Amino acid sequence: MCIRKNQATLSANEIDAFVQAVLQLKRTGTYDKFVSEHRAAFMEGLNDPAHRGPAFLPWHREYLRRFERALQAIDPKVGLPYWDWTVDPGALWQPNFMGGDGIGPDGKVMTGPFSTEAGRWTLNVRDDGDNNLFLSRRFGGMSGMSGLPTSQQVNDALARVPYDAAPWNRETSTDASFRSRLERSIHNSGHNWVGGSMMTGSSPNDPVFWLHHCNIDRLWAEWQHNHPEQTYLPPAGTPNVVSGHRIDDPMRPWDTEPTPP
Ligand code: CU1
Ligand code: CU1
Repeated sequence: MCIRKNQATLSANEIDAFVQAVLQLKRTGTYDKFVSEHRAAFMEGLNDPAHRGPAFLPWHREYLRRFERALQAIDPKVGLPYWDWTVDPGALWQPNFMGGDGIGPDGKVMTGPFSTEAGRWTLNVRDDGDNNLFLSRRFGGMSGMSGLPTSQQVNDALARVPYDAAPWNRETSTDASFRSRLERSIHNSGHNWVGGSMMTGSSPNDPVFWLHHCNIDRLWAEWQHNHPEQTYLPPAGTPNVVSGHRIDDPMRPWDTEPTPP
C-alpha cells in the first residue's frame, strides 16, 4: 500500500524514483504491454470495455493499480502521483519529470527523460496509420477545445448523481450522470489539452497519462466517499449494455476478475 501524492508536492528524489521505475518498465517491455492493453480496448470501438460507458472508472482503476504494482516491483517506495489540473503544476513539465511541450509541426517532445534525444522512449505501440516513433504534445493546441478542467467544473462533476444513466454508453448525457460528466467533460479535456500522443488510443505512451488518470480515479474515490448511498450502475441483467459495463460483468481483458464494484 502507498499514499498517492499530488505530483506538485513530490521531492526531487521522489520524482526521480518514479521516472527511473517508468524507464525500467520501458526497458523490459512491460510498459509497452500496458500501452497495447489500452490500445486493444480502444480499438474495439462500440464494444470498448474501458471507455464511453459505466466501466470507464473501474476499468481504469484496475489498470492504474496494475501499473502501480509493476512500478512497485521495481521500487517499493514508488506510488502513482496524481495531477490536479486546478493547481500550479510545479515541476510536472520540467526536464527532470515529464519534460515539456512538443515543438514544431510534429509536436515532438524535445526535453526530459521521454524525449527522443534521451534515447529511451521509442513509441513501439501506436494507433494504425501513426508512424511517429517519438512522443508528441501540443499544449492547448486543439483549436476549439477547452482548457484544462477548472475547480468549478470539477466541483460540478462531483455533485452529480447517480453514478450513471441510460443508455449506459457514449450517448449518456453529461447532465445525467457522474460518470458521463467526469469522463466526457473533465477527463477528455485533459487528453485534449496535452494533445499529441495523448489524443490517441495508445495514449499511455505519454507517461502523464498515469498522472491524469490517477486524478480521475481520486475524484471517483471522493465522489464515492461523499455519496455513500449511491451504487455502481447499471445492475446485472440490464439489457443492451456493452459487455463489461454492468456490475458483475468480467472486465476485459482481465477475464474473470475483477468486476465493476
Ligand atoms: Cu483509457
Ligand atoms: Cu483517458
